[in-house]
Amino acid sequence: MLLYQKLQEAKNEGKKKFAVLIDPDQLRMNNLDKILNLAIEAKVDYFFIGGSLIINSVLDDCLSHIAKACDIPKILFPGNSLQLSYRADAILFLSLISGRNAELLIGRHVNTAPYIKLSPLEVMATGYMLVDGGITTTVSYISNTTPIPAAKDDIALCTAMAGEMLGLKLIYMDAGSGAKNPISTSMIDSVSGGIQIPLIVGGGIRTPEKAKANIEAGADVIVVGNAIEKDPSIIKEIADAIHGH
Ligand code: 1GP
Repeated sequence: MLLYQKLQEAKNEGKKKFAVLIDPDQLRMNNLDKILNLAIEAKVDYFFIGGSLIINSVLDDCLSHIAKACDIPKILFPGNSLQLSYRADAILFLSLISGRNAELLIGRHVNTAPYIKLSPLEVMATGYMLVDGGITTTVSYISNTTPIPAAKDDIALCTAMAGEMLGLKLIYMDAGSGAKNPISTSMIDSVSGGIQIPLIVGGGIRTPEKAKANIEAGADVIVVGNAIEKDPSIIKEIADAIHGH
């Protein structure tokens, strides 16, 4: 069964998922084995693999390394169109619907479509929504887009609804990696109430309490990167908060 179908089934059954974000640049690779072991133990559901500045050889190595260690699905979360690898299981085919940069709405997709079409990767059409997290994150700088203001729940809701009506299969609301302020539960609640497709939430989530609050507000998948790189031991607590819901 496709990963997407499984995720939809989980959503229907009220089961929540935990994705650990791995940014495979050199510095962060140091922690990889430790993170892998803890993730396996904690029954993490997905690895999201991506970053704004990574290079391909490192990406391939990282994916092979994970594949040797476990069968947790590896989903590409590409920071740019060069970050593609057949060694992953699926790809979040991202359209940056919170922004008005045509290249990131449809342009890069045209360039990568032939490659992805031929690849064995499962393609997950994802409406990616950047929300202001209190600092300029790499993604807002690199994408040259303005994030949705943190208090504008209605803009987030309408953006997600439009994405769903356009046929996108997932909505990913992101305050950006290392965000000072993660997305509010009130915005998550508004958006999750207005769409049927699974909702992924990430950016600046550092505690099991915040992960749990997001789940209770309607998030289906919680993504954590930075906090785990800083202290991999929190994986278990966050996984328990999400799965124990
Ligand atoms: C970023 O949503 C992810 O795109 C995760 O963010 O690294 O802040 O956990 P953090």
